[in-house]
Amino acid sequence: MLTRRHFIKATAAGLAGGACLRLAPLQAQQSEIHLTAGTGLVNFSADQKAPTEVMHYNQSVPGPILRIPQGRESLIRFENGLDESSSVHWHGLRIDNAMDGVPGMTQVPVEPGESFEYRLTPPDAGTYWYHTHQRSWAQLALGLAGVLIVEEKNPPVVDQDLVFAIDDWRLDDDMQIDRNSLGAMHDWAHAGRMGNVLTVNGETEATFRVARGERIRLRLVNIANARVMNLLFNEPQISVVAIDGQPVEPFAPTDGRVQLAPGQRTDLIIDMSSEPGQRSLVEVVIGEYAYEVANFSYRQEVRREQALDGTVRLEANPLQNVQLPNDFLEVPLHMGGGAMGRMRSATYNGKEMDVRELVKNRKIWAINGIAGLPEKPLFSVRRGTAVSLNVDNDNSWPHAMHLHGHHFIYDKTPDYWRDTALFARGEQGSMRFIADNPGKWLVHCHMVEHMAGGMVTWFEVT
Ligand SMILES: [Cu+2]
Repeated sequence: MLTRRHFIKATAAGLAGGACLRLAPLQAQQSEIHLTAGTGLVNFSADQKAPTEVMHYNQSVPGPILRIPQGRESLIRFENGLDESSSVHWHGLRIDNAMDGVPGMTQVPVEPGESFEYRLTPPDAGTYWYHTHQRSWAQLALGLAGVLIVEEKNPPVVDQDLVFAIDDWRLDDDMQIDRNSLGAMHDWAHAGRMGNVLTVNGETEATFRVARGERIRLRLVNIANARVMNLLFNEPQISVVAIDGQPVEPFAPTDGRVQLAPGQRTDLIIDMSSEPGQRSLVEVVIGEYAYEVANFSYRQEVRREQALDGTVRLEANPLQNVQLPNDFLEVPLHMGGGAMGRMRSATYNGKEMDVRELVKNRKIWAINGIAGLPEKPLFSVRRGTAVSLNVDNDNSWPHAMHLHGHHFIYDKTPDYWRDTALFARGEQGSMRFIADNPGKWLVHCHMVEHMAGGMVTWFEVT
């Protein structure tokens, strides 16, 4: 039997209903933003008995919604109030390599008490997010993520522009993050760290107040460590207008279902069509069950008797003008390892190791036989080269492959650009793009335990 409060039986028992946390207020477009990482306490619901200790940005979990303009520079001053080093990665933004936020590759780690100025001039508008890229298997699980919106110059006309950041927490009976299992190799070798409590915008039962006839934009972002979210909407008039920040030709999701792998985003336009006073649920489907994670609560007042006419189309980004050629530099990308896999050995730190020795070094995944960041890049090309990463997901698990600094065409969905693609177990497919952003860029699985366990490499554009 499904109840809203039962997610995974053992530990959801401590959860009670009623939402209290409010989204951090939308930050108006501003040219200088302060973002401070720290530790503190939050409640995921109004009647939570004891607050949960988290890592946060600006006292908020998720962090504040940052809104920055398209094509103009924004300065974001990051201050590290943690007692460990950190950094901020701007997921999906095609920005200067020095601002990409990867410690050891694009910058030195930001040490406790220190700060770093990120200067972002995003060419593309849309829905993005930011998160730690230092020990992210721990810092992301503890809360260091937030939504980043690059404002369109001509946004579509909607009644509400809503954000829906979905996260997955592993909490104990006292509603504290289960820290003993952070870094557990069992998770790293399997599907990654799965939680037992889902939140939307930091609430276990997020409520969005709407009115019949309203047209809303809903920006979905999966900020979980590893869980693929299969969302089920019970609204009939939905259209997908952007994926991973990039506008798409609008289409209706099949049966109201939208899948988001970790790191992925989808923008929806919904014409609210239920009756006044009704609650329309948003659920996450896991196996045979659906779990309520949010709801649209209809006011008594009706906004419009008839839904607005016309399909909403977002203005094209500069990326949409890019044409892929017919010829590519073909780069094989073999993904091996994990539990129930066939990997027997891999190279780590330049040394061939069997799986037992790899596990001692906390490595269990490999790309092209190399576990963890190799000294030499996967490939090095001149700016403007067309590249086809030919992925062979040769193991027993799905993986959400993410490219830094570039969007690509994933061969299963050739009609739109993405920055993160979910490869099913055993799947073979390609990620094609123009390597047009100079610098050193990561390619990795966004199930962050897989990245930490070795599923990460890099390429260079000169
Ligand atoms: Cu993975």
